[in-house]
Amino acid sequence: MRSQPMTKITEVRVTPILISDPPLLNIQGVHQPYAPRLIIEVETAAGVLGLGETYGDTDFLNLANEFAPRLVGSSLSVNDLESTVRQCAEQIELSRIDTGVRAGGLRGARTIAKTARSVASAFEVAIYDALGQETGLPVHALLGGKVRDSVEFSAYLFYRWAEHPSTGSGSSGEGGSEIPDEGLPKDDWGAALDPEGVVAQARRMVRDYGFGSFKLKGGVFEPAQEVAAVKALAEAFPGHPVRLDPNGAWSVATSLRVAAELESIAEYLEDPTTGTEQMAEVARGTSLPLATNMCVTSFEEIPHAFATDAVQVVLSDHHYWGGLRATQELAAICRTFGVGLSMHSNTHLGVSLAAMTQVAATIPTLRYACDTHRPWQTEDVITEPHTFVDGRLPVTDAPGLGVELDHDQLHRLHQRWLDLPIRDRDDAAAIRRVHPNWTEPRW
Ligand code: GKR
Ligand code: MG
Repeated sequence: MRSQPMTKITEVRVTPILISDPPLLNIQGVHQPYAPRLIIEVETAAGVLGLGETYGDTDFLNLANEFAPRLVGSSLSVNDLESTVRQCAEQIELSRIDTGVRAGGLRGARTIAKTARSVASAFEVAIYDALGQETGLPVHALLGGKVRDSVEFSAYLFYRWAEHPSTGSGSSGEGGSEIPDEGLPKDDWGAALDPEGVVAQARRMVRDYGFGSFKLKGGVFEPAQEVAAVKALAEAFPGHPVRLDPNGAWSVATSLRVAAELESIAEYLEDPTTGTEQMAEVARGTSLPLATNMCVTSFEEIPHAFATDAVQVVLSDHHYWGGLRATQELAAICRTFGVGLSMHSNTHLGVSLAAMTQVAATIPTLRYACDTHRPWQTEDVITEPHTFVDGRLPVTDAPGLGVELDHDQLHRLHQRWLDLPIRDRDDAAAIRRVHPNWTEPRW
């Protein structure tokens, strides 16, 4: 038997950055002007640099800093990559006293285990990137090979404000400290606060990126208004799939009312309600498929959700599920049970997008366009940010992820992290600067 190519890790760097983000609205409030993200660099004895990216909030940063030194000095092949990364994640997770579950959140119940997996995923991706560069193979080849040459993405539409609010003295970061108003990121998308605004945003997404399907982030306005926006999209773009994702904002009764209105219009409803039991109840009362990135976010949550037929599409996030191999495992389980698979996203840059594209290329049953926040980000840490053509990204055959680090940009965005007080995503705090009595809506 031929031995697998090995790589020896000589150095690992974890760099927290802040990336500018528009004022996008969702059930938890509004995006802050800057979103934390982590960039992982893995250097090998052969002199290559592998890249990974993941969530950058404090919990993730702390675990990543713990994780990084454990990998230095390891010699790895593709075969032992997953177990090494998994072991590190488990060791870190077990060493934590806080194993409690924090309920809610846009990505379902949060546990240390899930956070550790999200961190491990960035190291896994970085090592795949390095191994690919050393062997001259693209990551998709290391994962077993691509089954498509391009991956389709959908336009991710948001209700949004035109600008981040100014208080005269600046926007708040953590602990009430200020971000100077002149430092707030701006763009020219304008506000989108009604069906017309949503359709205008969609038109620009189609013009600039060629997207052929739409996802509207809901949970912001009365369901009737969000239903009207979906209907307006369907009318403006006949034949183009549309989905609505209120992040669990609705009761079972409301979900069923919305489902009845959108049954012949929407492609699917994403997390209309919260929790597997309630999703199952909704699923029993509609023919519209239900998708989730909230009630099935780990392998442990699969058996109950599938047994109760609570979801018809699982939206993976390779970070949250623990990496690229884990995403393939998830895909195999979904295929076995006849459940669809696609991907959702959070605020991210090109390293994550490259990883999403590489793994998506290997999944035979990926039949729904993945969503991406990328059009909302005006900066990147790679030298050649991705270009969508007809809403798709080509699957590169270049070695590794096929992206190169822009060291100056990484330095600049890290300097911003050092300079500004934002350390965690806190959409509620951001919206309360404008609406001090705001509470998370439920319908
Ligand atoms: O960026 O506001 C947002 C999204 O709501 C995001 O955080 C969600 O995790 O896109 C995600 C989703 O599909 O629920
Ligand atoms: Mg979602």
